[in-house]
Amino acid sequence: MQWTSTAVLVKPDGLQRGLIGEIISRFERKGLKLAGIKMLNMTDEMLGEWYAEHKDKSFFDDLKSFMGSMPVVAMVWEGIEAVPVVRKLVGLTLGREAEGGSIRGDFGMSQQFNLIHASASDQDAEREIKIVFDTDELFDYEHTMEQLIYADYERGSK
Ligand code: 3AN
Repeated sequence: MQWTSTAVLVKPDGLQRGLIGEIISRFERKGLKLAGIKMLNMTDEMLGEWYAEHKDKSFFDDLKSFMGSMPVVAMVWEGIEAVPVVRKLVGLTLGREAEGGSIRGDFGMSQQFNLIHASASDQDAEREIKIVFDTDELFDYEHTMEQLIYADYERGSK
């Protein structure tokens, strides 16, 4: 059981669909801890780095121009095994196949317009957080609900 951080982006379609509050609320209610949040326009350079694994894919240029076309809302969420927990709440890439109850399953139909990005691994999370956040934009504070969200033996791993 490891305490980890994960990066989330509400994409331009999530912003236009008015889902920012809904998405934040789902992570809050789950018991995750918000460590950072900001709205920004991602530059082509940032997006090239962010989506480096897709650079040879046919949709790479479309994806970058879509993601750069409007502001996104970036967040860092923390918790025990936060990366897989958030991926599960987000759901499968293709909205039409994503499980009901997940964000994409409840709100999306598309593959490209899938509302939200969430880090796929701890390594990706570390890299992605650095692309968007400066260290002074990330906050370490006492999350008083933690004693109710995790048992002592689980929090011991923090
Ligand atoms: P996920 O966001 O679930 O980790 P990835 O890493 O496979 O999915 O894809 C990154 C992003 O690229 C997706 N969120 C989606 O917006 C876009 N994407 C993936 N596959 C396609 C595709 N075939 N056509 C257009 N866009 C795609």
